[in-house]
Amino acid sequence: MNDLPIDKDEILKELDSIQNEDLKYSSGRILGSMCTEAHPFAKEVYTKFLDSNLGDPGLFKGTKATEDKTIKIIGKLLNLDNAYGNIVTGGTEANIMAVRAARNHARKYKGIKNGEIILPRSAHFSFKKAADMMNLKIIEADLDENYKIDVKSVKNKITDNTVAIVAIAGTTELGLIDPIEEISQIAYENNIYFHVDAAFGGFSIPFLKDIGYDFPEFDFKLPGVCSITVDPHKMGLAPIPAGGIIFRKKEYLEVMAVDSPYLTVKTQSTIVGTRLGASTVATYALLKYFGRSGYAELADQLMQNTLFLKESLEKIGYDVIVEPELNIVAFNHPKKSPDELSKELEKINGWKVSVANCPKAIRIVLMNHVTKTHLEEFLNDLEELF
Ligand code: 0PR
Repeated sequence: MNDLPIDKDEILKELDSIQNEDLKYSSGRILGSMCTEAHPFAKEVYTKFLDSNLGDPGLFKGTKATEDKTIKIIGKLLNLDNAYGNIVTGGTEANIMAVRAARNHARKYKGIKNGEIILPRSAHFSFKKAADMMNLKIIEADLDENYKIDVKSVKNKITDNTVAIVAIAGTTELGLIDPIEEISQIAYENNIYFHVDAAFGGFSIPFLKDIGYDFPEFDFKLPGVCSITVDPHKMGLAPIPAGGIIFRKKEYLEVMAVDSPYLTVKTQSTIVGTRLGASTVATYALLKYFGRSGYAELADQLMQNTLFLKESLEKIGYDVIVEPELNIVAFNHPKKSPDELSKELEKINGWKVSVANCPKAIRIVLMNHVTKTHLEEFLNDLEELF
């Protein structure tokens, strides 16, 4: 650390050069990210609420009431009239909270000590962190030939120690929606906690349904669904870190509440203590600003870009792995490995694609910062590399 203060301008100059090393979403080169540039209005609101701390809600009553309102609005979007939950630190904290609620609920009401959690192989790695922290054994459910959770496999893997089943609406690698209705039925019949990870899909499926897209049921309309992760900082254009966790019942928050005696509110259920109010209020502002129709328009545009990319890839001769259900396209070169192609893409024009693991393929997430013009440039390069 320097002994004497340094002039602001000098520091800002250094920060500019630091920022120059970061990629910018606006370059269109970031093709494997579920995050995007936050909406300018969200940035404005975020700065306004930068000091608010939801960790001590009695001090920030307005911000806390706005978190509750935001949860109710998102809950309604997911067909739940009276939602409970929090805007948290990304999908990771949301998933950890869901797993913790399930584990504690099963411990309290069923006396399960050595719990198991049934997950598809396609589940995000945040569940590995959650299972590790909660001391739960992961039981991996098989995927079917379409890379979705195999319903029979889930059924077969239920034991007396199962504390939760997880399915995904918008898988990280392929953007696919698991057969959630069937799993919900199984969970309901067996009285097992069912969590849906819609971190990615939760902020687009309801809006796309509004304008006529056909999707299976995935939300609280299904009686077996106990909680849903839905991240405003992915498809919602909210600033990082805005993850969302919505619970059907208050008791799921209560079973994991710890005493926080010297705070203004006497219990806390989130993993994080001191936590931002800024991203929460920014989410609230965006929900109002866009409305259902605004978000529908956005999601529709991204689906059109997805279709354009998929069809153009096929025209060149690339193999598209699955029919996209949301705005992710995964594909392969008929001969080159995805790692090889990904390196060539980076070299030719700085493209940052990501490589999916199951199956091995180049994976493109069509977020708001990837325009049609970027896609045309990308396709030109892919044609050259074919
Ligand atoms: N659930 C699903 C289905 C996800 O895809 C992700 C993250 C999470 C939960 C966890 O969310 P947080 O990262 O908010 O905690 N999916 C992306 C991924 O791991 C996150 C990401 C975003 C990765 C931007 C890279 C990137 O540049 O691929």
